[in-house]
Amino acid sequence: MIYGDYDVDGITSAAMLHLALQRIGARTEIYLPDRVEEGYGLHRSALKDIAASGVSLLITVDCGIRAVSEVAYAKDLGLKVIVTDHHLPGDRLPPADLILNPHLDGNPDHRILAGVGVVFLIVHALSTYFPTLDPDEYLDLAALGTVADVVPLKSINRYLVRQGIRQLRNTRRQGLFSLIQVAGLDLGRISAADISYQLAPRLNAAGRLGEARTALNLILADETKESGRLAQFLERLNSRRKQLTGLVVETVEQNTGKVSPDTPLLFAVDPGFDQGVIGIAAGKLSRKYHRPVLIGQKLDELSVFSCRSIPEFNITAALDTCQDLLLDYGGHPQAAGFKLANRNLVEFQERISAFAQSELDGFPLTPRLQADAYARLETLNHRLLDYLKLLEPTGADNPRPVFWLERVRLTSIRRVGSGQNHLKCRVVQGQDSLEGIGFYLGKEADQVPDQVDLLVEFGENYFRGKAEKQVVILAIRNSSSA
Ligand SMILES: [Mn+2]
Repeated sequence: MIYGDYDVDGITSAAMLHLALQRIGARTEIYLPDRVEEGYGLHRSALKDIAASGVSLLITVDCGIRAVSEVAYAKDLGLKVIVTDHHLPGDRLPPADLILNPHLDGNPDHRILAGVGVVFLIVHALSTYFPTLDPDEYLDLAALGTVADVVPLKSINRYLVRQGIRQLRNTRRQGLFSLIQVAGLDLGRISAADISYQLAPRLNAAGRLGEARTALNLILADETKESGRLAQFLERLNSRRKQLTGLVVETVEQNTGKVSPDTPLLFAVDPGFDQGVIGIAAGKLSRKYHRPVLIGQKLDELSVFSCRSIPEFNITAALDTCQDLLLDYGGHPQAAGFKLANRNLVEFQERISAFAQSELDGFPLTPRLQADAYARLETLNHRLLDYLKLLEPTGADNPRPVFWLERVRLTSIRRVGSGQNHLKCRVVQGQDSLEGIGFYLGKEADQVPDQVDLLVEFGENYFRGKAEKQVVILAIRNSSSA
């Protein structure tokens, strides 16, 4: 039994190990915990069912390194246990028969691996004993899980993603082919950004809405009709996920009114908020308003929260100061989750807000973007494009370069996209001009000053098979205000 997780890393890890072990003649099954019913990691009731079904060996992927008592329980049930994980071990290790975790041993460069990267190295090692096993066949899954888990795209991860994307562009996995088609992406040009913004959200939508198995089945599907059906179903789940996220974001914005500079922390809790999406909503609001955001779903007795923060504010340290009120909490400086009895909601909000007020005193709570280089429009040419391609795959820890354009004019300004959310225009400087698109900048279309400074990314847009140079506008400001 392969025990995975409901996110893309956990799902691709499980799929990869399952396919590789089957290739060498093992009989395997996959267990994915339910996000809402069970939550992340190993659970006793699941382990009990697994043992009762006659399984002899349990292999965890993307989880288990901190499940000390659960692994002990699995051992008591008579299971052999192999823990494979990329998460940081705690003070005590689980009493497994074998543990494979890059934090414990081996090459320190491997500590940045995602769960699926750890599985890839295991498959790679197995292939030396089983020549029918070709690890390269699984690179596409490694790329998906690695990008989706937002681990640094450096050293070994850069290799896995670069090679994996090449593999994905020629995928022979029917399910991934259908997913890419339904998402309207160009298979031959899939990029790491497409994984982050298009494929991973769709696969993750399944787990968020209690259907993680659908994403797994899609990856494993080898029949056209079935994979088409699953891809369509996933598309609907993703629309639902977007709708639920939008609802949370709008409600929070309405309730907090216009977010004023002296509200250092956004806090909202509601029975109507869906646990599966409160984390994404908190992330969106935190980026938009540049402040810590805590959003919760209120259940009968308790509320379940997800929070996202900014570099200036360690949210887990903030939760430490309210430890006496929390039932369960954990996370990183920038993202955390916790549970709290409803009778303590008011006191908690007062205390954490007061803490944020004093900690963030003096910090400007406005979103900031940083340019990597100053550029003139004429230098954004094909030669530069070729250099930029060498930096791919870009993403976590290897972001796309941001260019600062000074004193340009925007012409042919119009709003495009569903809901007229985006801004399309021509960017003009002297004799030179380029197409420009500003995602979610539609609202600025009516009030663009004559001369503006822009922060942009530079790339190509493919439309009906033709490539055109374009800048993606990240921010606009009046040149005279600079
Ligand atoms: Mn992971």
